[in-house]
Amino acid sequence: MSDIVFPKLHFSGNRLSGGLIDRLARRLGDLGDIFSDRAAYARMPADQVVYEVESYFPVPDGTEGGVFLGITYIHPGKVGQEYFMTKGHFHQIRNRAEVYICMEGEGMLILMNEDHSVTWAERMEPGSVHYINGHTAHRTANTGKGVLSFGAFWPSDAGHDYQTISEKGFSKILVDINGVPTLINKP
Ligand code: PAN
Ligand code: ZN
Repeated sequence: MSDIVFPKLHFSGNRLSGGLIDRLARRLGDLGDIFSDRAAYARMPADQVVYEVESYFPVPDGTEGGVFLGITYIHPGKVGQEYFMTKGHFHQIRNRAEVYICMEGEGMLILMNEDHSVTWAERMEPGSVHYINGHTAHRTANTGKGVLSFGAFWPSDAGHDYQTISEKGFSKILVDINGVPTLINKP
């Protein structure tokens, strides 16, 4: 199979093109269980886009040995004091790692260990590179005034376990306290 020629992609700064690109948008209405302030969430429009992802899947999902890539764009905003963020997940095959590279904006990469006992965060700014070890849940939050964009690269057999996060969440949430992004225990 080594003779297959894959297209060369092009990233313009806000758009990935050149191959078969999968595009998705996650709206507030799709993210019902991730934000802590239920009353603030209920007041916001369900069709408001929180983030978009452009992905390139060169091999079928589940293929061992391939690599997938995705560009995530998180819009600025908050639900109550909690910043707009991604759903977050563990990889289905827990030991599969990932690399993120921040391109634009300001944010935080929120990480949690496998038994949910420790949650921590790394600051994202243009050029920051983040190695996400296997067995570590990951989500990103936009703490800035503009779009936060970052590239992600992960093994094509990793899979995504959203269920665990949807049921239990992360053990800490990232909120704005007097203008400072702060991790606090989940209320
Ligand atoms: C990323 C994420 C992307 C969107 O490409 O999938 O940022 O976040 P959710 O998948 O949690 O909605 C990645 O970590 N891929 O493995
Ligand atoms: Zn991932």
